[in-house]
Formats: sequence, C-alpha cells, structure tokens
Amino acid sequence: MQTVYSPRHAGHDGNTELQPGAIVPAFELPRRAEIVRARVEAVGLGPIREPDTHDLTIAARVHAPDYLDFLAGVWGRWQAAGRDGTAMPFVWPRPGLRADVPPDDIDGLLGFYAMDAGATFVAGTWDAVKVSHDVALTAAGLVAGGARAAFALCRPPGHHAGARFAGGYCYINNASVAAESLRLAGAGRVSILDIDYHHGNGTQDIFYARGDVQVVSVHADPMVEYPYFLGHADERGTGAGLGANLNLPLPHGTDFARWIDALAVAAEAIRRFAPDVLVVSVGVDTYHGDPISQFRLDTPDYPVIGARLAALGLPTLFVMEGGYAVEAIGENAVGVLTGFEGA
Ligand code: OKP
Ligand code: ZN
Repeated sequence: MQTVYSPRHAGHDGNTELQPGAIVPAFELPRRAEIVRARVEAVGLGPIREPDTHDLTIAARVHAPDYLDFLAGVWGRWQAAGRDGTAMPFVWPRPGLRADVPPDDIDGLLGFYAMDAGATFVAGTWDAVKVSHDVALTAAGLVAGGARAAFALCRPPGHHAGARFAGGYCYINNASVAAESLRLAGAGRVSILDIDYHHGNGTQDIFYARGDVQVVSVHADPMVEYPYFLGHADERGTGAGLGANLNLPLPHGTDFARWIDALAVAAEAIRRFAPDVLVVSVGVDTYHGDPISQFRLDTPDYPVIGARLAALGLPTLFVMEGGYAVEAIGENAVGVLTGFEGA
C-alpha cells in the first residue's frame, strides 16, 4: 500500500506538556513520525509520497469554521502578546460558565477552544497541523480512487479534536476529515474504527448525531484513563446517529487475548453496519512499553490485528494516531499494515 507523508510535521517541535506535578518535554515528538516512515521503507510496504495541498472546505464540514480560524491564527496572537515558547491554555469554560462567547484575549481563547492543556502551540504547529490534514485527505483520495488500502502517516494526531476544540495532542481530526471526504467522494456509509489506547472523543463528538458515519472505539475505560469524560459503553449516538456509535472500554492491564475479543465485537458491529469503506484510527499506545498507557499488547500482536482488519474485506484507510514508546512505534504501527497486506 502507499504511504502519504510530509517532512513538514517536524515544525511542530520543542513544545512542553503539563503532566501531573510537572511541565515536561512533550511525549508527542517529531521522532515518532520519522521512525514510522523509516520502518515503512525498511519493510518495503510500498511507495511513500508527499500530500497534495487541500483547502479547508472539507475540514469546515466537521469542524466549526471559527475554530479553524483560531488554529490558523493562534500563534500570531500569542506573538502579538509578546510571547514565545509554548502556548497552552489554563482556564476552560466548564459547564456552568459561558461557552458561547469566544473571548478577545489570547489566554481566554486558548481555553475556549480546548478540552485540556494537551494541545499546545509552537511556531510550526499550524503548518504541521494543516499538512497532517493534507496527508489524511491525500491518502483518502487514494482509497476513493480504488486502492485497497492506504496509510496516512499523520502527525500531529487527530482523534481527540472535536468539532470546536483541540486537546490531547490533537488539532484537526484527520480521520474525521478523511471520512467526510470519502462520503463526498461517493461512499454511502463509512465506518471509523479507533484502536488507539485512548478513547477518540473528538471523532465521537463530530459524528454522534450522524447515521452515515459509524464510530467504533476500543480503548481504556474512561473511569480510569484520559480523556475521562467520554468513552463509556452507554454512549450509543443520538437522533439519526442512534446506534451508530459503539464504545468498548477495557480495564488497565488488558492483554492481547482480552483486547482481540473486543476487536471481534467491534468487527461484528462494522459488518452489521455494512459500510462501503473503513477508516482505521491506528494508535499503537496499546503496547506494553508505552510510557503513558496501561495495556499489555506486544509487537507480534500488531500484524494479527492487521489481518483481522483485512478480513472485513473493505477498502481501508489507515490514519496514524498515538504511540509513545518511540523505539517500538515503527515496528508496531507498520506491523498492523504488513499484517493487513499479508492476510
Ligand atoms: C493522545 B492519543 C496522562 C495525561 C494524558 C493526554 C494523552 C493524549 C493521548 N497522565 N495526556 O490518544 O494517543
Ligand atoms: Zn492514544
């Protein structure tokens, strides 16, 4: 399969992250994408190509246009306030406060458009975010054009970004933009399967009331894991989307035997939905060595996952999400893809 990749992700670098009790260098690093790209080359997965440039028309169908304007302009506003380094929010409009009026001040705006302090901005962030979106749309175009599968090597990731907010290292929801583009290209129904360790709250937020895009997620139970406030099993969609959202939360310590049972439930739900195309949010932070996660998958498990996904028999777009055990991210992420191809 073809991989779509741009070196411009690397401008999103040098940012800091708020962790319990400390401000540390961000876990979501440029090296992640470089190691995955090197592994794609090493195993000969297929050609690597750069993305085409896309405008934000499709992104504006899954995100609020004022949110996209904020993303594009935040660094300029931060600089205009005389600042450098890392921009991050520290105050949020939780329920009970006014969440309908974007403030004028940069610090208010940062919180208005964020769910947490985890989507930080440096000088190169917007360019990397825009290009990550281009990567997803270009790879989706390959699948729309008839490819059996394609790999969008997105960085930064996207699945925590909702219709009008950033969070959890995510800005534009790459998988959602790709899914919307596949609908516009003629797919009547699209399924998004999210296998990242964390619940894809942003993807769920975007499609929760839609019946044409199914969202299925296998993830750590939000009772004990980030993002904490979405991802429970009783969230089944609303309105036209009722029944088109499926969450399969699992406890800390989940091993591959238990995880793959949940994947079988997810796969059965996708078969019942009978989509024309599948988008997989591929996070490999389910790995036992991941520094911020608590599942116990191992490197040989990832090709098995890929083979199970291939058995769905659908045109499939893989979109890179998380994975922070940097030394293993190449083998693990590309293992899903080689397992898919070998099946
Ligand atoms: C992004 B993706 C843990 C803090 C969690 C946010 C994690 C975002 C993960 N102490 N910080 O889903 O891989
Ligand atoms: Zn994750």
